Amino acid sequence: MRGALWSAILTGSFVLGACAGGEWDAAGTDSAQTAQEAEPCAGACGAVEFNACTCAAEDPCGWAGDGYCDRDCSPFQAHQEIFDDGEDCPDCAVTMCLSGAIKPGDSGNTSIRDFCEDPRLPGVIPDCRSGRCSATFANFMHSPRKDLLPELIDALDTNGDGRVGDDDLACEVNLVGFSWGGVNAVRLAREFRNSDRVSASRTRVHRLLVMDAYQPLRSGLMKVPPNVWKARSYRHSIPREGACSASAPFGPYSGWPLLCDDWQNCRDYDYSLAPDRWFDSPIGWYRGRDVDHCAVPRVAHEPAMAELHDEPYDGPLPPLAH
Ligand SMILES: [Ca+2]
Ligand SMILES: [Ca+2]
Repeated sequence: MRGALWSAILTGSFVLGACAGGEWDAAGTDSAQTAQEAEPCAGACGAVEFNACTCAAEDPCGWAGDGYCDRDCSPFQAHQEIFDDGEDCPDCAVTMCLSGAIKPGDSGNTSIRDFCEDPRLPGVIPDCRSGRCSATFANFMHSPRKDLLPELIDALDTNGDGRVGDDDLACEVNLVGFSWGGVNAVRLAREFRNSDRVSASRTRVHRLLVMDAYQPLRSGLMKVPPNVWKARSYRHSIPREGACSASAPFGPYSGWPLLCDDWQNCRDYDYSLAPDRWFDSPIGWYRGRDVDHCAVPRVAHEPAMAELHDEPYDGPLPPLAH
């Protein structure tokens, strides 16, 4: 529908305005008004390109209320007013949390559970497979495709036909994972994209948040699939002496880097790169050098929560790894 609309605009005599230098000029310029090819935002509307002009509060492209959620305008909200797309964007979200390996009571696993039990987390899918429900999914040695994907699909299949398609309520999808679960969260995002039970129009993972993602038996390469709209990794790369995972099998653990293409909305934060900086957590402050595997979900608690709500975080953040 959007393509047809823009075809009409671009081939017709509409002059909706012009955009120069990234700023919307509602009145347009003389040259823009007279140019045959006058296009809103210099053609960026027709190209469905999200930038400061196309996302401006004046809605130069007419994208508000057009049946498509223009979530990709959200990053510009930190710098300017953007148009209100509330009519198109779903108010529904599901969040699936994957814990680390082995013991639910381990320090790191209790920290990721604290994060996932935070009432600010939208639509947490409970893991009730064992008869008792938890905010985090046990996934150690589980198959993302066979064991986790059906649970995610079930949560999104609001009309109960066994598939995720356009007849279901449009819900945003958030995946959160710590340690073993961080690696599995990335794998689950890929399985979601490839599943024949998910329509191509519904394969987007809106936010993928991983905390010190690590599995000793895999390659260390963690490529973010292209259906992920926003990916964030919080990790440490230099194990400290006496680290919580020092005596664990194949320990100590440190987080794998997140591998993304340049066009992806992706950040990989490494606390080890700021050894003397102090970071806040729900249980107190950590220096970068003291952040170990189990502490990552604590220092990442508030930054990750801000990312889940597409809000800026004004506290200290570690440097980006690359
Ligand atoms: Ca829209
Ligand atoms: Ca369905």
